[in-house]
Amino acid sequence: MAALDILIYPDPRLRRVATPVVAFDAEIKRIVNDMATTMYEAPGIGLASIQVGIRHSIIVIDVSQELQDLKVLINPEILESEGEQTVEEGCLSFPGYFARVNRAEWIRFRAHNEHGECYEAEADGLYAVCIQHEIDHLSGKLFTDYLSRLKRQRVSRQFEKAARNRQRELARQAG
Ligand code: K1U
Ligand code: ZN
Repeated sequence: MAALDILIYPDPRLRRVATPVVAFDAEIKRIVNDMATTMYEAPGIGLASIQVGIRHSIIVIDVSQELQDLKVLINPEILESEGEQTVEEGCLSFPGYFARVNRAEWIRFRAHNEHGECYEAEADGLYAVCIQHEIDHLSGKLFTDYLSRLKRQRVSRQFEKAARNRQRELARQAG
């Protein structure tokens, strides 16, 4: 199982829209395993395929204390939602940045597991927040899109500057 590189904002691939998985084959199982390894190693409580440059619609989540309750959501869709909650969110594509975002408190969703079996389930609290955050990634939406224009500009500029500095450092090292 290999850890994958996580795309960092402003990488334009974070704005891609995922395509549904149609064949639940060995490649999908390998991607799920690699994404789980990447999420646990980061560490994070969720990861969407778009964040590792993969177009298939796949999410992995583990919000348990023991980190032994991996959830796999392939082609996920939210069927119903209720209530509101505001939680401080992080994002592995915005390392070190956190912001409060309003989300539904409770959701019912449908997804497939890595074996291709379709299931429906409910989620609330942090699990519901994480599913909504990851489903957003699958349509190219980022948690900073919910912020005020001023906050969004600030965080965008901060990460754009960091990306330029990384590029400069790479160019310097290359001679
Ligand atoms: O999608 C991602 O970038 C992963 C993200 C998921 C998430 C976190 C919090 C609220 C909503 C969605 C993360 O996992 S950020 C890292 C993080 O939250 C964390 C890391 C280590 C221990 C506990 C939490
Ligand atoms: Zn994220």
